[in-house]
Amino acid sequence: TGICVEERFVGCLLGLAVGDALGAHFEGQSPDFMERRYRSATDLIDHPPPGELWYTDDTQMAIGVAETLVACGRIDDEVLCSRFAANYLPQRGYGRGAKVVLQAMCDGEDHRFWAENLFEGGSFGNGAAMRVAPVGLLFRDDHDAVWEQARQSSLPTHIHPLGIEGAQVIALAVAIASSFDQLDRSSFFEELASRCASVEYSGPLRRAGRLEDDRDLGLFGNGIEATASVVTAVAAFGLTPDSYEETIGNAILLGGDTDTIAAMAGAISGAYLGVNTIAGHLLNNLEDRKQGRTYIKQLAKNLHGR
Ligand code: 8NA
Ligand code: MG
Ligand code: MG
Ligand code: MG
Repeated sequence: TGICVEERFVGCLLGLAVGDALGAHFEGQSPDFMERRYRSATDLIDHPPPGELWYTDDTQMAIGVAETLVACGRIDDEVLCSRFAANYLPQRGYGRGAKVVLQAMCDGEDHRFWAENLFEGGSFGNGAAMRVAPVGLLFRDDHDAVWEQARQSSLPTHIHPLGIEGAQVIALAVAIASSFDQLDRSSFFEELASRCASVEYSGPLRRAGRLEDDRDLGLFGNGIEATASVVTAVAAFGLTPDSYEETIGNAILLGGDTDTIAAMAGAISGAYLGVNTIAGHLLNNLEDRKQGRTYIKQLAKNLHGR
C-alpha cells in the first residue's frame, strides 16, 4: 500500500529542486509584495513565472551530498569537498561566506581556515540545512545515523552549532517523512524537538507542532540564518502535509529566503508524498541540462539502490 520508497527518494530530490527553482524567482521580496501579487499559495503555483525554472546553490550542493552518498555510502569529507568544488558555479548564487570557502576548495587552498574564521564561531547560515536532504533519505531507518551524518555533511562549510543543528533537523524531518503513509503531526514535531540541544530549535519546533493558521507561518522567520528558516520550512510542511503545492507555495509567500525555505519544505514534502505529487507543469519546466531534472532523478534512484 501507499507510496513506494523509490518514488519518495525521487520526490524528495526533485521536490527540493522545484521548490528552490520556483522560490528563486522571489528571493529577497517582502511578504507585502508577495501578498499583493498572489491571492494564495495555489494562485502562485497555478501562475508561476513563465519560462524554464533554474535551480540555485541549494540544489547544486544537495547534488554534491547525494553524489558523495552514492559513491561512499556515507559522508566522506574529502569526497564531499571534491564534489562541492567540482559542482561549484558562482552564478548559482551562493552565500557570502560559502563563496569564499568553496573558492578555496577549488583552488586547493586551506578551506577549513575560512570555514572557521570568516564568521565568529563559524557560519549559522542555512547552507548546511538546504543541501542535507539526501542524508535523511539514505539513513532513514537509523535516526542516530541521520543525526551524525548530517553533522558530518555540514562541517566543510558550517561549524557553528546552530548551522549544524539546522541541518540535523531537516535531515531527520526527511527521514521521518519518508517512512510514513499517515504522519502523526504531534509525534513528528516532538521527535524533532526532543533531539535538539538548542532551545533556538526545540522551542519553535514545539510551537510549530501546534500551528493552525498559515498566516502565522511568518512568525518562524524568513531569513538566511538557519534559526530563521529551518523551523519555518518544517512548519510549512506540517501545516499542509498532504499538499506539496500548498507547502512550497506557503513557504514562498513569506518572501525573504524563498528559494531555500521552499527547497527544504519541498524536500520533506516530496519525501512524504512521492514524486507523483509534484505538479507536471512545474516539474516539466525544471531545467534539464547537464545536471538537471533527468540527472537528479537518476541520482535519487541510485541513492535508493545504495
Ligand atoms: P553563509 O555561510 O555565507 O551564510 C549566509 C549568511 O548568514 C552570511 O553571509 C552572513 O550574512 C550570515 N551569517 C552566517 N553566520 C554568521 C555569523 N556567525 N555571524 C554573523 N552572520 C552570519 O552561506 P550559506 O551557504 O549558509 O547561505 C545559504 C544561503 O545563500 C541560501 O539562502 C542560498 O540560497 C544562498 N543565497 C544566495 C543569494 C543570491 O545571491 N542569489 C541570496 C541569498 C542567499
Ligand atoms: Mg539558493
Ligand atoms: Mg523505516
Ligand atoms: Mg536562498
